Amino acid sequence: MDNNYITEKLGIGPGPGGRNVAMLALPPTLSVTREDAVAIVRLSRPDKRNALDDATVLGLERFFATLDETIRAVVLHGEGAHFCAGLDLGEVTGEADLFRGIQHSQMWHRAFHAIQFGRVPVFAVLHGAVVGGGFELAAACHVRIAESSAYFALPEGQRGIFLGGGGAMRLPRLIGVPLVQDLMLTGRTLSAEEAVRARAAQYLVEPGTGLAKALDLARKAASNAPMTNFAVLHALPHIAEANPSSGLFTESLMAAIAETTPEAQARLRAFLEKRAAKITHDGGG
Ligand code: 1HE
Repeated sequence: MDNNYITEKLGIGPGPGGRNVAMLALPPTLSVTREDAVAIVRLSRPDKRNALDDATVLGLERFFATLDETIRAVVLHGEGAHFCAGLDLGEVTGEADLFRGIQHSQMWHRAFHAIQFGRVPVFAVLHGAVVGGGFELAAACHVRIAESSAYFALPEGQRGIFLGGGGAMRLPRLIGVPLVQDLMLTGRTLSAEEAVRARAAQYLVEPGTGLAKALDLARKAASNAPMTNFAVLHALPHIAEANPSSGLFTESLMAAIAETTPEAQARLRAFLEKRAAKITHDGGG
């Protein structure tokens, strides 16, 4: 296991079992360990159901914006019985201040942008409550693995507030405007199964198995050519939102950039010379 990332970048030492567990540069509500090229970020505020206070949101931004180049995928999960209870409601109580409210939401935008449009794919493990800002956080990740205990909700209406972490932009793209409206108007929950059917998550797994599943998937992603992962994270969303002719042209440019990299050439030769693994089908899921 390579511990250089956290010790050099963030100035901390290894924790129990050779894993890095403390983060001097991050708040105590976030902890990070590393499994080879995969960093595992844990929301570590179980007494408050991993509600996101400002320090945690800023910590997420800092972590994803300063990711060491030897990290090639991230797994995000929550400590305790829930993934995340959303915005720490204490952060928006007190003296009403319109300008501060805008800046607060924009702080969330920066943090979640750093996740969605960072350098590496992010795999979220969802269990228990995935609500409000927790659902918004999950939506900023690239692959969502729901344990069957997970439930999804947007209780902003009950609290008298609105989405503020990019959910109004990301969630309709994920599950459609009508379902977002339904969830926000009624305050109802979606079960993990319903969430997978609604495309809020891509995988449904047994309780307690989400982290292992996410690690397995993250390791696969980490072994891809970095240029392909870059294209998947940055070019694909642009192409999907572009008008068809601009999208197709951008795709051609990205395809040519990717296939002319030395790494692509080496990987293509390896397959043709029967040195690379074939596709295997293990039943999926
Ligand atoms: C919190 C929060 C929070 C828990 N902010 N403190 N999010 C919500 O509206 C969800 C609110 N939370 C809940 O409905 C429940 O806490 C749960 C269903 C998630 C979990 O229930 P439970 O019984 O396991 O825990 P609990 O007893 O309700 O909470 C434990 C403690 O966490 C308690 O504090 P304590 O000091 O009494 O121990 C709770 O007050 C605290 N806690 N959730 C602050 N969210 C960018 S805009 C995003 C907009 C939103 O995210 S809106 C959705 C907000």
